[in-house]
Amino acid sequence: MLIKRPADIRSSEITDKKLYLNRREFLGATAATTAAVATGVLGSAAFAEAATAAPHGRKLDNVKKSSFSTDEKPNKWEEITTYNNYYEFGTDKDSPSMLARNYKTEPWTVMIDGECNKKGNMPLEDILKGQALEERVYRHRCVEAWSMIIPWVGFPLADLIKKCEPTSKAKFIEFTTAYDTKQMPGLRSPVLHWPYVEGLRLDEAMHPLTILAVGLYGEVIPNQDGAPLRLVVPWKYGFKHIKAIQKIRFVEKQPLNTWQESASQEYGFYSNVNPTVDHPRWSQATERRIGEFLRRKTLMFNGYGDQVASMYAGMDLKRNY
Ligand SMILES: Nc1nc2c(c(=O)[nH]1)N[C@H]1C(S)=C(S)[C@@H](COP(=O)(O)O)O[C@H]1N2
Ligand SMILES: [Mo]
Repeated sequence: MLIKRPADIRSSEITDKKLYLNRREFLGATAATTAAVATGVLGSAAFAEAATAAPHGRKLDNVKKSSFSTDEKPNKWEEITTYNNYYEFGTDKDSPSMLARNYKTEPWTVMIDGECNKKGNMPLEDILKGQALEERVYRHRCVEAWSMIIPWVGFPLADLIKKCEPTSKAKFIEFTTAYDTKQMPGLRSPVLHWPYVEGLRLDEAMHPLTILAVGLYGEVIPNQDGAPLRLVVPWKYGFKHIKAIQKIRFVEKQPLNTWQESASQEYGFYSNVNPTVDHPRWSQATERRIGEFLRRKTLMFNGYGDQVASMYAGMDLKRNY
């Protein structure tokens, strides 16, 4: 069976249009537009409900502001929680807002495995115990050439890595999303090989800009954005930002990430934001900031070049896309 990958559809014109409407129009228009774009296995669920912003969650305490934040204006809560990519909950931008609503993420444990001394199940409470949380307002650039500014709350991935005590053989880190066929209706679609896997080189993972997010706008992170634990690597395309992380493995060899496995000529391992290296089917030179009409120029390394470019010195970034 040949299924059109959502990447082929890119940002659906119909879905995008909703973001230009004001909220009241948006809510009124949703039923009709959802019906118009609802397709495939998730169609019936999408018909039954309408996209609405995530309910507000518990406030996170003692969140410090970070000097790594951009001073650009963050996107609205409504935008960040209704315009999502999370194929475990459907491939339309608004499906995760509808289909992830009741996803249960408590209790949560992360399985630590591979080249490290502290293997085993780590409950999320233990990971967060005594862990300082920061607000990081980051640029987010999806490979589909849209972008947002997102005020994450999280902590450096490096903090967790140190607790795991990686061995000298650990050169890469591999992340795996939960595979929960009862709760994730999107897994019924063969659109990707499940479970979703991503990876980083260990120096990228240890970089101070790389965080695990547990919050958004000072509150517990909504399900559609990757609750309860989600990777944020702001100089890389959005698909590296794996959601609902349930397994972390330290490995010697470069992991095969899901999107590379699905179309290696289009999606690489590095996936650094790079306006000079186009996707085979579209330009990466510009982007549309969600909520804006005019396109913006895309910045090298998504604007984080001063901090990260040295990690790729001497590498051919056209080959290592
Ligand atoms: N498990 C999982 N993680 C995922 C995805 C996904 O489909 N499944 N989509 C990725 C893509 S393509 C993007 S752009 C970001 C979107 O994050 P957001 O919805 O919070 O903006 O999540 C990434 N993480
Ligand atoms: Mo993306």
